[in-house]
Amino acid sequence: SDVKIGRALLSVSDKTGLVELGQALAARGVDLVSTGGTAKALREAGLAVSDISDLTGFPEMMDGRVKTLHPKVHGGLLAVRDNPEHAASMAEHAIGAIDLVVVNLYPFEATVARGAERDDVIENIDIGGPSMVRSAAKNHDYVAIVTDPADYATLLAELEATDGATTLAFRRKLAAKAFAATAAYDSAISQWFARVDQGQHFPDVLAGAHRLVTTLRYGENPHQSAALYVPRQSDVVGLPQAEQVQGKELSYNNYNDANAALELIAEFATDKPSVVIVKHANPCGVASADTLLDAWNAALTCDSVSAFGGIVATNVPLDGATAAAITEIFTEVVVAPGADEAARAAFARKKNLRLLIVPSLPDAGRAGLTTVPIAGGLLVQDRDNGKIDPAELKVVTKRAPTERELADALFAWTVAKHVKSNAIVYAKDGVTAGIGAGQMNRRDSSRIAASKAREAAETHGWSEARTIGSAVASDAFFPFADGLLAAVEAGATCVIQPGGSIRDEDVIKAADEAGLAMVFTGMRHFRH
Ligand code: 93A
Repeated sequence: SDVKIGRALLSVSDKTGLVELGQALAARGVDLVSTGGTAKALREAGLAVSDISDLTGFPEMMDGRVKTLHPKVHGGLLAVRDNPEHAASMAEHAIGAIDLVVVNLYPFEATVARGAERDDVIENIDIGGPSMVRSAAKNHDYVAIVTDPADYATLLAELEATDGATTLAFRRKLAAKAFAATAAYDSAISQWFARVDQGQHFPDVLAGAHRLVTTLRYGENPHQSAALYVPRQSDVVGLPQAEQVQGKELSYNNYNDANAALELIAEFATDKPSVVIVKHANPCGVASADTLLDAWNAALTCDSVSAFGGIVATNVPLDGATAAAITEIFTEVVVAPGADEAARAAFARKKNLRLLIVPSLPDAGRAGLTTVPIAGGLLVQDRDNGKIDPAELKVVTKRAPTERELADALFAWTVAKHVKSNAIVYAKDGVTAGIGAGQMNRRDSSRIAASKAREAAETHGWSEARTIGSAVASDAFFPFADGLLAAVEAGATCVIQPGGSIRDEDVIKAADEAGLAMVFTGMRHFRH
């Protein structure tokens, strides 16, 4: 069952190690036959090689699409040599046996990966190569098939050990590897078709300026198809550039929620460990503290009910203690600019949890565009990168905020920017105490935030809600005093809001009567 190598067919796209292999084979007296580019490379190294077109009697034609697809090739590969009929056919048609095939395929996946145009991708679907690989692998009783340059050395060792022949055991091993290679190759092609077919649902504006990264299982709902694109030209880093250390594939909603968490956490200076917990693209707990573990514990107190199944983002690398604490509640995604060994080990115990490590936090102040499709059009605007300068805040009440109130007001303001309007955020000691999101009037947001704070106090057995003595932020002005009075009722002592209502005087009067300190930012953060 040892087969002496008399003739070898070499046809490789990846020409790594080709010349050395050709030299070693030639030194053993093996006849070399090659396709155009491979033959050229061998000849340039001074080796004698015959052209495949001389063997087939046909030129390589149709841009190389038809080079080796010929009975002289496949007969030489597939013939059962001790079958008299096969032998007779070989003799009749002057088909010579091929004992060794060295093939690697057109770089399909690399072509897709570099964002090539469709025609280019299609041209890189290798047909003749896989055909030879499969023919040779099927007939491994006689033929050795090498598909990986990493195996050249093993092949030469085999020839050295077996006096220029290959053993059946060796050929079987190579055949198995060869079929695995063609299976993977075809699977990459079929996946690409699935992706581009889905990708076609997306508007040209995306297809032109953006590159498809991956299709997603579905969109916000199972009946919606979805995909992730990245701009062709951008140096902004975010989730698409993150390394997924573990966990299930990210869903559309995971991306959307994790991005909300990432965009908010990016607002916090990294000298203060901070944690954001997001649910349905709204924060439900945010805290800054001396340690990341403290920040996590504090953030979780805000609304531990909503935090279940949430998305967590941190502004500093994760440590083991924080990771272990996070895994105590069901968490969908954790995003961080790093995770040490202990943190990774802690997360590894929760197989489904998706851990994403971003190379860095995005710059919250960066310029960019946001788009909203409308029926018959597309709304485009600058992304909201507005940031207030604390020195520019206008104190409008008789009482000015204390240092502590001001710090909490700015913290609440930062969070409110990332909460769906109407947004009301209470904060105390660097922790959100209550968040009211997405209501159609401001008073309701104010009340919801306060009632969540009372609920938290009950859950944790605190004597009072953390809105007592808190600062409260409103993403837009209070059109009436009622929203502000709801905050007074909840125990807030300081208010931060844009100002600018025609009833500002009423609102300021109500604030003064309640002894509040209030500052105007002059900037609004609607997020509808
Ligand atoms: O275009 S093909 O599908 N048609 C063929 O008949 C064929 N024969 C070999 N591609 C074909 N090949 C591939 O060409 C091989 O799989 C290999 O990747 C490449 C080597 O071409 P060259 O020797 O000209 O660089």
